[in-house]
Amino acid sequence: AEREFLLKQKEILRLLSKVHEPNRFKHQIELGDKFVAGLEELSFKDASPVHSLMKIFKTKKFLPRGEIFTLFNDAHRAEMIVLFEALYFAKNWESFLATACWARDRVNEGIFVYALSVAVLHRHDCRGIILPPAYETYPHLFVNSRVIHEAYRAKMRQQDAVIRMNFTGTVKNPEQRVAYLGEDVGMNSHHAHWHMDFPFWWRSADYGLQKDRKGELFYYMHHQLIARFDLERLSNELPFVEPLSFDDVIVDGFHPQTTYRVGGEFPSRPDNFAFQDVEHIKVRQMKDYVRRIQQAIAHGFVFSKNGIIIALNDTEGIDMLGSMMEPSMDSPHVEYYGYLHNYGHIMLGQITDPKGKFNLPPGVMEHFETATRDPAFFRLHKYIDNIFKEHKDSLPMYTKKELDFPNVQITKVDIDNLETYFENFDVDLLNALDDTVELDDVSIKARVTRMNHAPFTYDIKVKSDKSHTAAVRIFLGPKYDWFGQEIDIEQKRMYMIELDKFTAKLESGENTILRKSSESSVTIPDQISTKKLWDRVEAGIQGAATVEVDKDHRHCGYPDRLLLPKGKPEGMPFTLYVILTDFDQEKVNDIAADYSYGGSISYCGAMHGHKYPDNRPMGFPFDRKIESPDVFFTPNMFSRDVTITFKG
Ligand code: CUO
Repeated sequence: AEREFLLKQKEILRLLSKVHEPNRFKHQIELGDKFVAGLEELSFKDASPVHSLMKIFKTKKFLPRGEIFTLFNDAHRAEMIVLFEALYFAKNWESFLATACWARDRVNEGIFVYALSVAVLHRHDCRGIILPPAYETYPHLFVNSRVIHEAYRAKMRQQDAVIRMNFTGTVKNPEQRVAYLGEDVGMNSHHAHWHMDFPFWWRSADYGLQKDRKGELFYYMHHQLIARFDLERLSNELPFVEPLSFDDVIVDGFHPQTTYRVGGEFPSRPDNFAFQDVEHIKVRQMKDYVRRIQQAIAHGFVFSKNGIIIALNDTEGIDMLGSMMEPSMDSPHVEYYGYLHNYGHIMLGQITDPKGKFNLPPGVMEHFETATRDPAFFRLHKYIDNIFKEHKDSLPMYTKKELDFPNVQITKVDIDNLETYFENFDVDLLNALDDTVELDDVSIKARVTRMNHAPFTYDIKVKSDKSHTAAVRIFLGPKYDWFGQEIDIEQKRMYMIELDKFTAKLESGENTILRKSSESSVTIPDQISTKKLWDRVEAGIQGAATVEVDKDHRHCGYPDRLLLPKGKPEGMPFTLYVILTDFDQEKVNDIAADYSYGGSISYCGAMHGHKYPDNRPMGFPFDRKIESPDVFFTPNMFSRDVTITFKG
């Protein structure tokens, strides 16, 4: 069984290697040809996408190879969905593989990589298959133009090279101080994978797979991205990020200095640029969406498409609001509440060529792989987050009963020194370069600077009356704001970052809970490089090594390295919060493994039809208003100051 799995893994690696070069592997070429000739022998749960696929392909309507694919473009997305469905509905591995082989050499590369990746992440027979890191599959979206140019030079000279990549811009641009976060290759991979696990175009009923609390995850994961960005800003003497507004100019421009493989440079935006109507999307229309959503929040209900009124002012309201604002296919009335978030991405992406006069390629905001590079990403999402906040603030505050865990008390929390530092990381550029000239591959890497932290452990002492299963939530919040003023809890809760969430067994009396930073439910470790993956698979197939297969492997998860904000060289104070609640009161099922399912549930939820393991709102207990700390803090909560020191 292991060998069979490794052979599958190998096929996927082949499919995704050098996608710009068609016809690389003989047996995959044969399979692709067979797909056309032998469609009757293959089997699909739903064959109609396959027929549409062939039809569009024969009429040459497909986005040509080499053209830039963006998921935000309706026509591109429609084609991608046809291919995705053909792959997803293939009844067995053979039919799936033949379809993929056919598409790899014929369909637009961007469409192919995206559709195949989402299919691999969702097919049962692909569970445990590891996709190569996105920054190695299509490095152009992750490294800048200068690196690409130098990489070509190195290849022409047939010399190995390690090319140092700097962050975009200069010190004259204060925003560059936090570029290490927005441009982090792991952070961008996380964001791209999150959107592959929770595609806004996902049709749950048709695909037979419901994504539990998808709208709420959309809210919460992005809320956390902004809070984390804000703590990095604070660590670098920058004020919290300001929400943007459709009426004001966007003060800070952005010059990505990144290039598409074909199709030119990513467009840049000068300082003080205003929102413009773009083709099909008017600024006025965006304001209408906002007004209607805010009205729904104020009224506490939404209008659905068929005229039914649905309550919004309860714990589940946030899930619906998320689906309305993104919007996903679950939006109750997409014509009325509109496309606020997705259109925001498009408007920012096309802001310098709104009428398409200059035929500029899509902006960084039009790909999930590149969006966070632009500081306007965080400004758009803060704007949206503030609307979510209006809803959360309209809900009743948590009662003592909801907050308390009777007869359970945290007596002490110890933690190791918290230290962060920068390190080098090499991105393999093998896939970035064209093979038009007959030259051998040489080893070419981009060396980026990335943040990391020393591993640490929490040591939590708890007194309990009897045995319990406790849900443990750990958050970190800022202590002082940009002006050096201590922040009160009602303000602070918006900047609280989740560090971990897990369950722990308590016995009567004194208990010690030890938890390592590496175990965090927020993060995943570094992705394994394509090369290592190849070597491992080959060794496994040849029987030279045993390869452990993790069927629950997740690609979605914040990079472990970025768990802590940077802090300051002289040490920067933060506040750590630990909250224990009774897991038996909040668990949704008895699948014990669910709480650690895939290891990164906090921002990425559970996968493959599993339920999110607890029924508390995400971000509990900081998601709702806090009137006064005296009422809020119960003995099952503990807060203490911690210091994060940046070691350079
Ligand atoms: Cu993730 Cu706007 O949703 O980028």
